[in-house]
Amino acid sequence: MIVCQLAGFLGSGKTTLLIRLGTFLGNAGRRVAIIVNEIGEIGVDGAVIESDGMKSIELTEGCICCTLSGSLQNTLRQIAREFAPDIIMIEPTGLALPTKIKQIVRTSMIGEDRTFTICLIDAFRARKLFDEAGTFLTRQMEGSDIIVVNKVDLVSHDDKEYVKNLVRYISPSTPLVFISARDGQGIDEVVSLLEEAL
Ligand SMILES: Nc1nc2c(ncn2[C@@H]2O[C@H](COP(=O)(O)OP(=O)(O)O)[C@@H](O)[C@H]2O)c(=O)[nH]1
Ligand SMILES: [Mg+2]
Repeated sequence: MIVCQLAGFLGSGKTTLLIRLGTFLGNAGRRVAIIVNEIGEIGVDGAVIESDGMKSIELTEGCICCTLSGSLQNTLRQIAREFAPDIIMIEPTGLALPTKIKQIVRTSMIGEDRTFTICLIDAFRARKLFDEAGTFLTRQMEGSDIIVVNKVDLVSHDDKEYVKNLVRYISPSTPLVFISARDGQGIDEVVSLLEEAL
């Protein structure tokens, strides 16, 4: 079993990617559990059909990296015990730091410290986000195993190059993938990196 988290700002496309990855892995015969920490956002309910191999849980009463860290641990333990998934995917709020979630997973003692962190960056808003919250974004990227730049369907080639240079400057060696979670381009690359970790 592996625990995969999706870091990234509100609106960067975490839920959209989560549903795509979950469905893909589910169709490939993996048992997938999804934990979403939405606080007044659009959840996965209805979008993810619970089937034999897929389970989704929403934690909505606070942030899983602070007030709800105990609930996250209990949820992880319960899922591991009762559902025995191949992969647990976690979508924290946009302000969570990957290192904090990793620590919570590690101390939940589910016998599993293999985590995989995807950091999602919104290509469309990248310039603005780096200007306004560069330090925070840098910290989100630092704790990640892959950096995924989303919404490439909305940006020009020059914008893509801009984001690429910026990411490479901050994080020179982390694998970097460009995708559109909406139309599906690049998803196969994310899946193969994830499958390598499974
Ligand atoms: N054009 C485009 N829109 C996207 C893409 N991925 C997500 N979105 C849209 O961006 C918005 C926020 O996506 P969501 O998955 O809820 O982001 P979250 O807040 O990070 O979970 C929604 O309206 C999505 O439909 C993409 O690749 N391209
Ligand atoms: Mg979301």
